[in-house]
Amino acid sequence: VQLEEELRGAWERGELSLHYQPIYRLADRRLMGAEALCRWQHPRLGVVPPSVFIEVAEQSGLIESLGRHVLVQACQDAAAWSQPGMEPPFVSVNISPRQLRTGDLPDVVASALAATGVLPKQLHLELTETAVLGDEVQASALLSRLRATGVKVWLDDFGTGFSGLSHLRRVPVDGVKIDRSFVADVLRDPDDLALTSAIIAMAHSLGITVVAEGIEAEGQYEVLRERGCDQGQGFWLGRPMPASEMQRRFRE
Ligand code: G
Ligand code: G
Ligand code: MN
Ligand code: NA
Repeated sequence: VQLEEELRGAWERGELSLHYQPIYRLADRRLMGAEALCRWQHPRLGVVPPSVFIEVAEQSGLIESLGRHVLVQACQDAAAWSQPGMEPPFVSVNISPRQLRTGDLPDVVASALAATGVLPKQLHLELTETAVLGDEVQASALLSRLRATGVKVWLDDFGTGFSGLSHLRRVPVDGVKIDRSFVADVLRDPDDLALTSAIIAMAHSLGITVVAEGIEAEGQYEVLRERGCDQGQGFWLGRPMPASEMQRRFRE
């Protein structure tokens, strides 16, 4: 309850901000977009990790207003990344299960797009596998509604749920993000390499894009590129950084 009270109004007080982690195309290491990651700098407690406060926001319902602020801010930042004559970069925003369940997500997304003028295809929504697992039929309808507005839907932490590959045929998504636990062992563990390759092949046969997360070494980058993985992110490619730094990277 304590942390919940501290979190209430934290966005308005300027304690919360978005960092961005760059996402590259593996074939030519072109910067394609970035994932928005929320940071909380509390005046007394210091940095509170998102693994802690997102959970608090979920439990308390504060995630609904926090999620709205995050969407608008991310779209605003992404609008500034575009440059004439270039494919506009995308921004990828994490959506927690509760935001998905409240039902007005398509409206929240539409108003963030309208308020910032960012193109719908520049916005990617990252949903966890477990969030869409509960009620496949209802989730599919919602994802279809979202995708009809032109935004892209991604499955985050892919491979950690039990639904796995068969799920992909029934849930309409544009992309999957291979969980970093697989990427971590892709050079050491033949099973993880086989599974990763299978995810890539299956996704591609369904016309779905694949992003690898948690690329921490050049060897991992190379093996994923060889296997045809489309995009990647990770400490080796770039750590999460403040918006101003991200903006500079898009300029270069
Ligand atoms: O940034 P970091 O790797 O510490 O993020 C930890 C977790 O917090 C990740 O699972 C990430 O998806 C989640 N997270 C970060 N920012 C947001 C956000 O704005 N909204 C939601 N729902 N989750 C977020
Ligand atoms: O669950 P989600 O994929 O949204 O989590 C994003 C989190 O992953 C962020 O907290 C980010 O800091 C972290 N992250 C990003 N790249 C790497 C990496 O290369 N290694 C590790 N261990 N974590 C990473
Ligand atoms: Mn994510
Ligand atoms: Na993830």
